[in-house]
Amino acid sequence: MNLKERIEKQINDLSEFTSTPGKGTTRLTYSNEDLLARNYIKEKMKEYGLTIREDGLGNIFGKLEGTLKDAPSVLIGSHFDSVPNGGSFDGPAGVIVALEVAALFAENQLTPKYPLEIVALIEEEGARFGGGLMGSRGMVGSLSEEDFKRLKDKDGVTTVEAMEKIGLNSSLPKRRDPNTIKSFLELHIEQGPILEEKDIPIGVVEAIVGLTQLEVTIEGKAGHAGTTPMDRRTDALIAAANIISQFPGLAIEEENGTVITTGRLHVLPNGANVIPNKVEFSVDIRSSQEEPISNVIAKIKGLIHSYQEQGYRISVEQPLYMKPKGMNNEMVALLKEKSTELGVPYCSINSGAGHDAMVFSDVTDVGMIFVPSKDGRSHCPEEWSDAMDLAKGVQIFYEAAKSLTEV
Ligand code: HGY
Ligand code: MN
Ligand code: MN
Ligand code: MN
Repeated sequence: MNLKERIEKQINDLSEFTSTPGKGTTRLTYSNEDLLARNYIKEKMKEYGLTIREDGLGNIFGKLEGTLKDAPSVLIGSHFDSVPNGGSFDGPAGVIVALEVAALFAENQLTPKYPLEIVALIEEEGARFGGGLMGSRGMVGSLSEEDFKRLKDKDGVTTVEAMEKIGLNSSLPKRRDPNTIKSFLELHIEQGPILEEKDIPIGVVEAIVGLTQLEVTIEGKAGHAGTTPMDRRTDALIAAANIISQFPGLAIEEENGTVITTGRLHVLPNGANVIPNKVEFSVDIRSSQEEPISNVIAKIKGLIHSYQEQGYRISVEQPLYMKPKGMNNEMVALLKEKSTELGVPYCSINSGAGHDAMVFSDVTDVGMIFVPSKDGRSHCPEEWSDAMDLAKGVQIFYEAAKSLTEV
């Protein structure tokens, strides 16, 4: 099999580990599907002669030791969890490309000065425990051990219970000494339309948007749908709907590519003839600048206050806040140089999606490249990228990794 075929096979193999076969990839963290994907990834790491370990969060590492003792690693990887009914490429494309770089080191019997370490990260999407970027935030310490242990899924299962159910040791260290990381490289699908429209196979990421997630809970008064006059209702869903319907206007007001999304909404008690007494919904806010995000949060809190005055009880949690991040200039230059040397066309691009790379950029030099997404789509079963482009990403990262590990 050639590189393109190997990549295609691995993308397909990993996409089999889903709890919604035929309806996209649903691979929640610490689920059985996680365990199947985990074992698959560890098999590949073993095949390429890497030393395998898992940390106290369940992140998977495959290390090729360098000649320098106790030297920091060049880390390459991405996440392997998914959104509900997502695609096969978001996350796994970056893990597989990283594994193929390790395969090239093994094939060419390269011994680097600095260690090469492949990482498969958990819970980047936050689909099970909320927030997101959990594996990388736990590693760099921006998600504390206490906060990690407090997290529960929608059935009230804690992270620790879920980890131990699939045989992971939650007592292992979670935070990693940043001095053990020399740099971090991540390949990811663009998840937008730009590279495809420009017909360019590689995007070198210069910056990643700032993002925050809010969890809003509105409580009103349950009642009979038939006997409660309209002027005597405290209908939690009407309040939620009125607040959420303001979001597009708030985003447009802020410009800077500001976007606001409510992707998750629960109505309780969820009966057709019962006035909803409780609504929980998510708010995902992103912008290339920090100020629009704080403006939007302030305006949403103003809307909430006006409903609190009408007798609603409303609470807001903020499980995630990430500032906009620039990638490391030297890493950007290195990735552009390697693309040019390989004759691969590239352009600079900014990311509207959040990535583990933005977390690692707080502690080390980070470089990131994108490959085109068909029709610019992602977070859906239609998500697709050309393995030919992923193969180009392998070549670029292989050359960059040889420089960074000083082969
Ligand atoms: O939501 C994001 O930007 C990423 O896919 N977690
Ligand atoms: Mn995603
Ligand atoms: Mn992703
Ligand atoms: Mn009745």
